[in-house]
Amino acid sequence: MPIHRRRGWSLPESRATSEGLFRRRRLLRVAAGLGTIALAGSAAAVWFKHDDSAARDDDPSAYRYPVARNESFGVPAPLTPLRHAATYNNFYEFGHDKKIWRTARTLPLRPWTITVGGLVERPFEIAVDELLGRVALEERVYRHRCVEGWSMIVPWSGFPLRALAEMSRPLAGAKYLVMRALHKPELLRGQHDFNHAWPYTEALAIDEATHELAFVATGLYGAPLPKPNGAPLRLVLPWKYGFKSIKSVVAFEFAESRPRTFWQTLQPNEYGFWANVNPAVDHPRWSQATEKPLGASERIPTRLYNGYGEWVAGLYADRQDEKLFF
Ligand SMILES: Nc1nc2c(c(=O)[nH]1)N[C@H]1C(S)=C(S)[C@@H](COP(=O)(O)O)O[C@H]1N2
Ligand SMILES: [Mo]
Repeated sequence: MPIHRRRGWSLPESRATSEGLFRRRRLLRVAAGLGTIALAGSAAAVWFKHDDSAARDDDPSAYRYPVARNESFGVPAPLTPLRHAATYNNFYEFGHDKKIWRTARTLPLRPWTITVGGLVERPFEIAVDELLGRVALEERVYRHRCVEGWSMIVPWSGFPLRALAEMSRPLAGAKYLVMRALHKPELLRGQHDFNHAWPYTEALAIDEATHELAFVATGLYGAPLPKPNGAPLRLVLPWKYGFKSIKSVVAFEFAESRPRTFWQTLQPNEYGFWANVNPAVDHPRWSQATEKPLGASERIPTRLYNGYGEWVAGLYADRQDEKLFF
């Protein structure tokens, strides 16, 4: 398999870990994987018609959708079909390849409790369904750009991340928001891989976290989030590379300092803390100038801040001494 010749957009994120690690894993997977790769495309189409994790009827929050669209941040086009968005994913809790939609069926949707704490006046714990009743849900169509060079445009439903800060009231010493995803190796198969620092952890500076664009998605295409996209709730940070948009979050913690994130632990020089999209700054091993929209045949140019500069560039004006891009 001429893996070194695959195009940038098809590179699994695992290649962006150390090459040696990747090769060892790949040797183990290659025998089992070769047969299923060819079938995956057609199987995805069949599954999409018949599997209820795509229909999402079993999700107790289904009655809340669809919700009204907020167009203040533009309505980019063309939309990426749901069948692509929900069958080509990065979700390492279920494995290293893009076709995790089948294994992601074991993601437990309820009970699902979220804790919001750390340096706040009012720490709290809340069941996801209660949280959904307390926030104002809206739809936003956002561009999503993965650091690997693929992208999509989809309508997410959810609420601004800053709502969690309003509910918990961060103290003056809180400089970052740290987020952790579900850790349940008995159900999330990928967590048997001890080369990774589970749970998946990400963090934002507090002004990024409370920025109007930072969004918690609880739905996709007018229905609850499909499991492969990080049900029951995940972040969407459209101006940053996709790895910052943590899925299946269980904990939000306001903190004084930056934690070591999942990707930084693995490869600090390839997954910078700020991770803002910039076509002019190459990844150490590939160009970031263009991207491949899922389902499209042509690559398109990538834009600074993924096209969201008019809203977010100001966040970085006083941070020019930091490595904002990589
Ligand atoms: N918990 C968790 N969140 C995650 C990831 C992951 O592996 N685990 N992958 C990230 C990466 S690299 C990307 S590009 C996006 C992909 O989101 P999507 O599959 O819904 O397109 O999720 C991000 N959030
Ligand atoms: Mo990504």
